[in-house]
Amino acid sequence: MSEKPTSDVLNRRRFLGAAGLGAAGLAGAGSMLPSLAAKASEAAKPDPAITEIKDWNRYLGDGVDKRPYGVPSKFEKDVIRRDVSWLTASPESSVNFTPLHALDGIITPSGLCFERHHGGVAEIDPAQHRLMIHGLVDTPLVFTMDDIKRMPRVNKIYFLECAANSGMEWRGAQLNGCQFTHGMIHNVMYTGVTLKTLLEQAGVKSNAKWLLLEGADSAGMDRSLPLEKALDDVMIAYAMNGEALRPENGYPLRAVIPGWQGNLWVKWLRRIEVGDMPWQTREETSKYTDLMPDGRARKHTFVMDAKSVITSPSPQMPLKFKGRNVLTGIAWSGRGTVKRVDVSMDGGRNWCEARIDGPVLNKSIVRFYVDFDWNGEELMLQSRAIDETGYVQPTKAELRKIRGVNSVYHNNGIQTWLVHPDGVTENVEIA
Ligand SMILES: Nc1nc2c(c(=O)[nH]1)N[C@H]1C(S)=C(S)[C@@H](COP(=O)(O)O)O[C@H]1N2
Ligand SMILES: [Mo]
Repeated sequence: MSEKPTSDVLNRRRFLGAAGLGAAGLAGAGSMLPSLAAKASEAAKPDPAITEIKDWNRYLGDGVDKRPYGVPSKFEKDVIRRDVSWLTASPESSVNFTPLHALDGIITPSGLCFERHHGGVAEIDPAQHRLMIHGLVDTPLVFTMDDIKRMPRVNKIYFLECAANSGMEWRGAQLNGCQFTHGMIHNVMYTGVTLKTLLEQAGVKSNAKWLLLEGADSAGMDRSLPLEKALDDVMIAYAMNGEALRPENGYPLRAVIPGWQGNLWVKWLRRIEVGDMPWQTREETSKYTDLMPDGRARKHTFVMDAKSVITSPSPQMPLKFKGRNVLTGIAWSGRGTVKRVDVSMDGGRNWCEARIDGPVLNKSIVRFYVDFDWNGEELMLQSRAIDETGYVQPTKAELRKIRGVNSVYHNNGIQTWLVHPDGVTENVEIA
């Protein structure tokens, strides 16, 4: 903001009537536009939000006995996971999406983490749950939850992105909202043990190269994992954001495979088999492979490459005010930390460096901002992430040059939001 608001402007605006200008209006006072100024001078009667005493100010509120487990304010009732009914045949083998547009910071609240299940949510009694490790090991082992909780603990914040995130956008802009185009991602703090700790107890044989991870859900979902990754940074977690995993996210135990596609993060984990080659399960052959333009399919494309999205403005968060506005978004990379995020307001012609605020962690979401003035001109908003390896998030055209349009998975192309002069924002692609 260039100029400071005059006290005259501030005084008049403090008593604004029905103009509905909250903190955002005040923040924009420095670059106040004639249209807003006109409303201010019209406001003959004082603002009842200031002059009237409200019920919440007059009467006792609920006591501490009313909320044994807290939930958000009723005024936040629209900030929820949503699904797209036509995407899948049944809600048990389906996905819902994180409301990214309404969130801030880097941690996804547990109740808003997107869910992806192949056979619904397994409701597991932890006392009845076991994790077995067998195969190419010296001593096959079976752990109870209590056994696992007596081992040395680690805490880490990681993003989980489904490989199919943005998968509906390969052939062009389709879904109107970053919740739907990018909402198959969450970022939480996990508590658990390293897989290395468990494998050391079993004693891995020298010819071992791969592991099979299997879930206890009705889908019995299983995936092969290279031993090298398992010994590097894989965790077996029983808590997220400081409390037990939610049932939908794998209670009581899940695999955490940092930076790699969500499908490998086996939930309701019950079995780890040690072997010397991949098992070629359904999820790594008929699914989660990348069909190339020449008809061949890439297998074991584990890493989620650098990606970013502007979460506001976005189709579910249109621009409401002229003058000062906050643009915000998230960026992440499966190859390490995000080094920089650039933002363009003109469809990729000019770029400025966004301000990253909050923790910058390995294989975690980072939060970025651009504080900008808007005069009602059309905007074509884009963001691009650059990670610590120097990798730059590609445009969709660059991606398609290599990948074609047969793919479902690993679409990390740059997203464009078109902001119309009335603030309405939509998902578009630049030819
Ligand atoms: N046992 C089991 N694990 C599973 C799945 C499943 O259906 N069953 N879905 C996988 C997929 S495809 C993804 S993207 C992530 C989703 O994790 P979330 O539901 O915590 O977001 O879990 C993975 N682990
Ligand atoms: Mo997934």
